[in-house]
Amino acid sequence: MARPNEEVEALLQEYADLISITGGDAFKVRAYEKAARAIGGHPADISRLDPDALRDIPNVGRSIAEKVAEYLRTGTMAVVEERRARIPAGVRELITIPTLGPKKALRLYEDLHISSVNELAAAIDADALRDLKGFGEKTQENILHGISLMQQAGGRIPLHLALETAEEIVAELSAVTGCKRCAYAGSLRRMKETIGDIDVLVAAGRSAPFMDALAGLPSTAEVIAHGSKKTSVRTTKGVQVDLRVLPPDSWGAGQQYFTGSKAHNIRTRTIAVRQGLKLSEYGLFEVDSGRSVASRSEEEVYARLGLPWIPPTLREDRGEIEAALRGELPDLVTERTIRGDLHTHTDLTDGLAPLEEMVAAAAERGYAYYAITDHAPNLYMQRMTDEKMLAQREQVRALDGTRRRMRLLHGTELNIGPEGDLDWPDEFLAGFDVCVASLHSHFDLGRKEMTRRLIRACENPYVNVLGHPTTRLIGKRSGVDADWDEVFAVCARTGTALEINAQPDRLDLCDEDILRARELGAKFAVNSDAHSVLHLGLLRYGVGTAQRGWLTPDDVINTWPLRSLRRFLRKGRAS
Ligand code: DGT
Ligand code: CA
Ligand code: CA
Ligand code: ZN
Repeated sequence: MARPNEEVEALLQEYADLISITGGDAFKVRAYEKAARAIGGHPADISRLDPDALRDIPNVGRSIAEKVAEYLRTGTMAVVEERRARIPAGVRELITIPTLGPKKALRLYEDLHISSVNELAAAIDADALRDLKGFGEKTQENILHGISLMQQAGGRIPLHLALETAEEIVAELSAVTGCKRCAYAGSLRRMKETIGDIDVLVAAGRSAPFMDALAGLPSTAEVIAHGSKKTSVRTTKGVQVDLRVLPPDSWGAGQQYFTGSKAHNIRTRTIAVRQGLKLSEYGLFEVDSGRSVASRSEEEVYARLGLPWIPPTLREDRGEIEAALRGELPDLVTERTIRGDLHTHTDLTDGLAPLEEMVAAAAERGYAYYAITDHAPNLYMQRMTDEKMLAQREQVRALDGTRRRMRLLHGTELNIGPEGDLDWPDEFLAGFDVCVASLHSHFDLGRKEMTRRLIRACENPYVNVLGHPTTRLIGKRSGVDADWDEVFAVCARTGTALEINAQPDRLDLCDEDILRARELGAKFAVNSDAHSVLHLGLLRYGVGTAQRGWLTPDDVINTWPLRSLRRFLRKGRAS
């Protein structure tokens, strides 16, 4: 299951929330939040650490280390259980609404006896919050918006959580005797940003051992359906997993069918029908004779339909069939073609690891270059100063080329002000090798103002990358409102790359925006926005999203050799 680090992170975060609801002191809340983040981002598996080693993790003091040790030993944390018992379940449900904090949730419960999301929505509809202090019209609007985001997410789970679960299940089932092939399919293989359920396929002569194995996994909480062709379970984390066992000869056809998407399959089936063939999860058959003409591999199935193999990330019926027929499928960007990361943080601002550790980990990934882009001063809580930034630059220069010859770029993540203004004057910006510029405030400007603001930032000759352009948080916050076509066109014209931020809760730009921006001629940067060593590996989700936007290495500046990249980064600058 998830790493113990993440389990403990979630538990400490919950404890912080519980302290906050029950009126505990804010200092303590922050201490637990910081510790949660530090443990979640700690590179070593904490279950292998003794209490002394736990205390070496930044922000983890003696008392927290003891609670973590207790959890690792017993599977529970007594203080969390105690606090949980003091809070009604309904209030805990309310807290899951984006934008509704623990304090407000408790007020709703105590003053109005509201204890579920539906009751809250109904209360707002009936204007029952009218007299409650702190619940003005704007707040109510935000709550309703948060509820609608939750409903849109509709129980779908984030890509990275689904992928972790699927990889563990695939590893388990692959080890079962008689397993010829095992892989996940469905929206997960297509790298959709959220996943309804996980589809796992096995090729084997006998299905029962696999169905039993899945039902018996410690991570399985409930068996929803148990059959000889399909078994569905719900995991302890609430994720549904569908397992299908196919005859080994049908492996390719099964993969093709269960990878989807439905819309893509409708197209392939129509092509089959036109050729007097029938396509199912068992194979491609001649209608007249019933003879199987292709089934073993996906390549074979597509080839018999007159198509090249189509990468799963393109299978959404968004033009891939036509492109395949013309022989014009894009040569997609892959993780292997990425030469460096252009948006990363260190503990100089809100990252967890010091510069040296981030650089060493990046070099381990085989990068040719790597940019450090800590936050600029207008994000006040980060307390950045000119001196700190310049001192970091010296360190970066000293480390440049020392780890597997990886080249370092010194950059920053600027804050785009309400008017499109930036943190530093041009003279100071000129000292950076690369500048990412992002929106971190004033998300609710009107469309016109927001568009103007973004365009002004892009027209600055020192802004190379527009970071997480829309600022959406999947299932939590919609992106800002702007005339994106206009922004994308300005990016294309000015040589400002659009970021594909790989953080799984962002994936910003999203696939559809990427398709549009690419059409308008923009370039892209796929970045991890890493705040810890582990985050560097999140890049795969950004690459998957880039693929869903049909991007090739030509479109993505951080696949380019350093010399070409530097030319791009010079932008319209003087000299
Ligand atoms: P999800 O789970 O909502 O994220 O999306 P998918 O695409 O994984 O959908 P799912 O799990 O319902 O089914 C997996 C794949 O199986 C789907 O992408 C295509 C295939 N499939 C399922 N039902 C049908 C169907 O009725 N017709 C066709 N052509 N394909 C289907
Ligand atoms: Ca699925
Ligand atoms: Ca399914
Ligand atoms: Zn960042």
